[in-house]
Amino acid sequence: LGASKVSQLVSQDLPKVFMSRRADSHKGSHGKVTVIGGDFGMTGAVRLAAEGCLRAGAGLVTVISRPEHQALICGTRPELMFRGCELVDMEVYHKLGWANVLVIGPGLGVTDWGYNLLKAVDLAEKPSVIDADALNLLCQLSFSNPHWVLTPHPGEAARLLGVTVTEVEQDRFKAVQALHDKYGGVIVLKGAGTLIFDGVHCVVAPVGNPGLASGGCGDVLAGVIGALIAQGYSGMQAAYFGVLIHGDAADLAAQAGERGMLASDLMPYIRQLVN
Ligand code: NPW
Ligand code: AMP
Ligand code: MG
Repeated sequence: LGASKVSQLVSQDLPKVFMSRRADSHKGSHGKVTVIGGDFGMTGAVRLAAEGCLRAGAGLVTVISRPEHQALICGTRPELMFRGCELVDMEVYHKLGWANVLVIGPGLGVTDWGYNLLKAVDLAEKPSVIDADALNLLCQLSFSNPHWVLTPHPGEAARLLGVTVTEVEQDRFKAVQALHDKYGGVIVLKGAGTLIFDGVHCVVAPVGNPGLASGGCGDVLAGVIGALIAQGYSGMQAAYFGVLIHGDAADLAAQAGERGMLASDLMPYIRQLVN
């Protein structure tokens, strides 16, 4: 990583971070997030990201997904707002403009539907968390944006760099540097021993546990990072506090066992850790 400053994140860093909410605050004070994804067969991914976002303290969260998915997403989490999207029209642009922060990718798929939404996010020029299939689409495009936080797992990182997963895992520092060189912003290279890099500082986060190795856990992390940006943290701060909250929530959830732990099990602990 050349002259970059490398530091290690530890759980004790967390209690200093979260102040009490101001007594006169209101939902608008805590940020508005639009979470985009949930194509056919992957509705749960966007639902998990959006709930992670609410549980990490975002004031208002809207989901953009397929119109037919509204009941699935909001029926079990009525606090979520929803905008159905068949085609990217003015109403969709309005919901992107409304938000302080965008989170795109969980369950987005890699069809034209997802591609058009990612293009709209790029045009919106907002702080954004780019996860999952948005990364799989990004590797076919030339977008790069200093306001973005990219959250690839090693498989996504390999696609973004055009190398193998083995090459990513053999030298994760080299991979995170290469991702930053190519795409800019803040890079969160996930997996055991997550690395977070903004081009100057690299944070090593040996947090969490293999209970997180199950479908949906990364989707929750994307929502948590989005919520922290919405509440005023920089992309870099949101990335490392988000990874820490997610990892510590996983350790609390794993008290009941790593095997069989679900992404949804993180939610009450995320709430506990941001208070
Ligand atoms: P292998 O061969 O399995 O060992 P993909 P995805 C490789 C949504 N989801 N961690 C791995 O290698 C997501 O949001 C929906 C992870 C494989 O080749 C996305 O939109 C859910 N992977 C979409 O599904 C719950 C690693 O990467 C490839 C790795 C696809 O996302 C699940 C997997 O990546 C999911 O979140 C590592 N440490 N190392 C829902 N409930 O709706 C290597 N790999 O193909 O992008 O698949 O991550 O499941
Ligand atoms: P995803 O693959 O996108 O669902 O993301 C999985 C999430 O779980 C990421 O935040 C990973 O860093 C985390 N994770 C997966 N496996 C482990 C592990 N063995 N130890 C620690 N964290 C893990
Ligand atoms: Mg993922």
